[in-house]
Amino acid sequence: MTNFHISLGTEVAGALRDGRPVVALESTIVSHGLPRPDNLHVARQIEQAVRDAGAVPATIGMVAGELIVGLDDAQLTRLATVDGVSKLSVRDLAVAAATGADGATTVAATSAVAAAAGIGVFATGGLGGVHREAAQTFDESADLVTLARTPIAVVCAGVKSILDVGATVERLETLGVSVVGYRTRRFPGFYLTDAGFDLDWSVESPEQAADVLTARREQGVHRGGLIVANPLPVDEQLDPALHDRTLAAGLEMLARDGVTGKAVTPFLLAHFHSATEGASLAVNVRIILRNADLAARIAVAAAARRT
Ligand code: PSU
Ligand code: MN
Repeated sequence: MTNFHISLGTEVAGALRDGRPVVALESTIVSHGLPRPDNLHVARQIEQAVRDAGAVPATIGMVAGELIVGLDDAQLTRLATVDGVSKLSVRDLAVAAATGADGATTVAATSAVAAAAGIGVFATGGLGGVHREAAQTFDESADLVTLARTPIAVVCAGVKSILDVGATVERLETLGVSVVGYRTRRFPGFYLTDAGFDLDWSVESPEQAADVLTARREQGVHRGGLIVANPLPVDEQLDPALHDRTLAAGLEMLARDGVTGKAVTPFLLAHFHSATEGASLAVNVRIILRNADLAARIAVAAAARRT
């Protein structure tokens, strides 16, 4: 390989050049977060949801060391189906490129790469955060510290309920990451509509979220991330009792099997998908598709501001 610059997919390059709306998408949910074979189908559905709302999808990932913004279908298929795809956070990007790896980007890496490519809006399912037992393990996702310094709007359903949500909310405040609820003042808990924590702010429309982005740019004061927390409607969430049982069993398995570090999140998500016999998968897919739609509508509103 002769250079390591970010490669833009053709459609994404054209949209960015013309100032048309683009939404970044991560690939870790595809390779590590969702079970095969549904993962590839869902990855395509997410892109379609972005298109249906009028924006261009830019799924980000690494193929044989090439860092790509706007994977084509063959590249997406490869990351969804081959074994040995690495989970890449920001610190891994250059090492993985230099060693020619296949890799999927986390929220942290996707945010950083998207911002570097000039994309301002990103859709995902749930952020990483502070893990339970973090007081002993120090396991806190690099998603948080990266969002503290990356100018991007991330549409998500809060953080995964497998985490210590309260500690994560506190860390977001300390790190100076802006958080707004989308039509809610309660912080969502991914599978669950409400994680039990209040939010100071909400926005009521994609246009108002776009106004936040405009205000940040014009003020020039805050250069960190903006979380747009988009909860599932109550009647679409995972049954809370099933959720709590599944989580308790998953945490026990984690301790029994000695799973630590970056394997924790994929392990717990896989446990949820098998233990709930697909119910959590269906919820997970609904979350991502809703977030892709909202992110696209925010990107459309933001692009209209710039013209
Ligand atoms: N949320 C999901 N599925 C996922 C993830 C988040 O619903 O697969 C991934 C994201 O890529 C996120 C990562 O950035 O998990 C966090 O992992 P860790 O806790 O190791 O930082
Ligand atoms: Mn971790």
